[in-house]
Amino acid sequence: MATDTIISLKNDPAMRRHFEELDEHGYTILEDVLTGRQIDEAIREIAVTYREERAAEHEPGTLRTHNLSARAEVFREMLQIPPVMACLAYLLGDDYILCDSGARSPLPGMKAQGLHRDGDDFMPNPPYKVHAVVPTFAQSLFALSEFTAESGATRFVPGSHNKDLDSTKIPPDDERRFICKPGACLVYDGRLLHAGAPNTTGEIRYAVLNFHCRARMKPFCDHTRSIPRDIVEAASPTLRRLWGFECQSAWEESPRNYRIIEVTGAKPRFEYRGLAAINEQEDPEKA
Ligand SMILES: O=C(O)CCC(=O)C(=O)O
Repeated sequence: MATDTIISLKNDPAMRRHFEELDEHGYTILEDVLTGRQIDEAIREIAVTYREERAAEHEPGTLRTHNLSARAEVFREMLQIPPVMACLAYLLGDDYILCDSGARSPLPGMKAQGLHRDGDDFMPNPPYKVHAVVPTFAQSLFALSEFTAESGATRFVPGSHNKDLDSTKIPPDDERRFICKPGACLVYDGRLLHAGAPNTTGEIRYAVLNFHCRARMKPFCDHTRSIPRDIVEAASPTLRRLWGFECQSAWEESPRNYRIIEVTGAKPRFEYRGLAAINEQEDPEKA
């Protein structure tokens, strides 16, 4: 996805409402961001992963798969949907990266999760430069099934993203639900209090949770080692950035020999060789 598209969306008046909602309420909803083909493919591919070993081990009562973007192309498409990316860039900066791409399905009979925040300790908004500092994590949660009060539509507390609240003392009336059709996306500030809800239907609820963070944070999944190299090389520059190849921690293999995982566009987050590396890029003959 061209950075230009994201920049133009950031200035698009139609997106302003979403950015204002993210600031004021800590979440926004984008309807119809997935096509019918993407919904069907994503459900089919997730169902395949749920037959792998240990799919129920992370959270009893649910099936979960992580590292989805190493699996099928449809999951890589879901990371590059321009309006969703514009919301995430608004929250986390243009260089944000993927923390973890997962599927979560509460099985029939699954109970409610407790209200919680994602990814980091709570930090209120600072008095200035809010978007340079917080949030550190943000979620884009895609509904693949119909999200209803019965099927386990996500619960959340509007405005809780910048308030130091006791998650065990939230009056039920302060909660809202992500009731939506398949294909909608709930983007939220990681500080927003939210939770999975009970599934009282006889059906599995399908959703993809694409969790992101600022480039300076440590992602849950080290995508630089989790995505097969042929997929990395066939991917767009945006995906390689999202997977963290442009903000790698270098290792010193031998004295003054600093290494990173070499793929197209790879960059270290700190250039130990300083000017020598810049000169070498400008004029490889000098190397
Ligand atoms: O699946 C959902 O509706 C939300 C799940 C969630 O918040 C979590 O697993 O942290």
